[in-house]
Amino acid sequence: MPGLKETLYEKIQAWRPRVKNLLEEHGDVVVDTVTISKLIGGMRDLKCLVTDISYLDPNEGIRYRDYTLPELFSKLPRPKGAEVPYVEGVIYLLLTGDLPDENNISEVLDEFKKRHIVPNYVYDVIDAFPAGSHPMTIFSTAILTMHRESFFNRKYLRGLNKLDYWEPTYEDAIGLLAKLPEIGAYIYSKVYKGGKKIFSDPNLDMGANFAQMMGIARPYDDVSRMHFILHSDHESGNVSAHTGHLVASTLSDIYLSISSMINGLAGPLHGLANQEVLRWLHEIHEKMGNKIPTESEMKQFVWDILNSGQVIPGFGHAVLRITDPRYMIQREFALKHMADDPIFKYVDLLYKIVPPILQEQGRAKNPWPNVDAHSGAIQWHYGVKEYDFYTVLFGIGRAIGICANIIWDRALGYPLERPKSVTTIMLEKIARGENPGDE
Ligand code: NMX
Ligand code: MLT
Repeated sequence: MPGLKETLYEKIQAWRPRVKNLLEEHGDVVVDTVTISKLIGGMRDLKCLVTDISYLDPNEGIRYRDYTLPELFSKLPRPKGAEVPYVEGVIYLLLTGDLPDENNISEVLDEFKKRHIVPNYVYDVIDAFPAGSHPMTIFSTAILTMHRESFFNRKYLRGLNKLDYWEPTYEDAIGLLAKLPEIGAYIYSKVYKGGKKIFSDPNLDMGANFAQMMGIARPYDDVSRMHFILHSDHESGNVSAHTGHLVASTLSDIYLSISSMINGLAGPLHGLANQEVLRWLHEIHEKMGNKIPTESEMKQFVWDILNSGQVIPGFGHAVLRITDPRYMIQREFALKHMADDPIFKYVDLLYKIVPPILQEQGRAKNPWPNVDAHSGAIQWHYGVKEYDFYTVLFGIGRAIGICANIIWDRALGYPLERPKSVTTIMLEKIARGENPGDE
């Protein structure tokens, strides 16, 4: 049976002629048009990136390699006794496009087992951070520090054929993904628990091993699997994926690229919204003297936020026009395992009252909750109450999809990304039908 890397190479060889044909035979076919509102409006909806790893349909949600999340949760193999599939299965799927069987999963598990040991200097760097540093800053730096390990860089310096770029990138990517849960768990321990190192058990799958390193009993293994799977990819235009792709397009290695994407994820309009949801809920909790607000009190809190010109964290989306399926999967888990949790009761209340308020306000194009409206409440329930850590968990998951994208970008020879900018004066001329004078 061919291994993961061999299977990946077969897929790459089969895919290359398709991209070559598109470029050579159909390179001038128009896909989308660039309007002034797209240029000024953050390129919303502009079709200008390519990825086969996942696709986001506004009215359906994300598909990983053409499978919806509910399909994957039912089809992917799961560890004995677990409710949620192996994260390793999603890694195999995103890389190869094939649903894995138990043998394929074992192979990914073995690959990770060989590569999970984090160099000692990474722990030293984490230890050296000043108190009060945000866990995302520490996470990004810890990843960046490992730049010196890159196979890609070593091979590139020796002279590497373009067609082979993907291979050392694959080695770097698998090595990094195997280490991220260990790095994340140590950052948690260092920042909040006095820095005691909890040893990993490389015989466990990613979710169970992470739960073990966090020192949290079942079903936190399933919570971790669910969290990493749900966050692993969201097509290419979101800020973290786009940043990873952009930086990697310069042939920066995986460590430089993933560290950069983590910095994009750390903004409150992107991944950090998950911590913002919990921060906001706790503010309300304190204001209410620890009592769950009534529906009308909660409505007032929501209106107060909107009227003060702030956004409601965890609601809205740049692409989705429905409740995020990633939210629904977490909601179903919460209804089953923690329906009486007080924080879940807040989340549940917001689920009911925020969308009609956003609709009434009439600004947000999508009034429905996204993935970040729910994830923090589940972490809180299982004892991870330090909410500024939550985006690190998002980052561990997201690295999976971005690594798969970068490997494929290199395999298919996608070039340096370098769009062209114009000036406001040029846009004004274009608006008047005049020649902008840039050609
Ligand atoms: N609360 C209040 N106002 C909102 C919200 C919200 N949750 N969502 C959108 N709006 C506003 C938005 O600020 C904009 O206002 P203005 O006209 O004054 O500029 C207007 O509605 C139109 O924005 P949209 O076109 O609907 O959204 P856009 O594509 O620009 O932004 C988000 C998408 C996700 C940045 C936005 O919905 C938001 O800020 N949500 C809250 C933060 C959040 O949950 N982010 C996490 C997204 C998921 N993730 O993991 O990254
Ligand atoms: C994501 O998971 O990256 C977010 O939902 C943001 C996005 O897709 O724009």
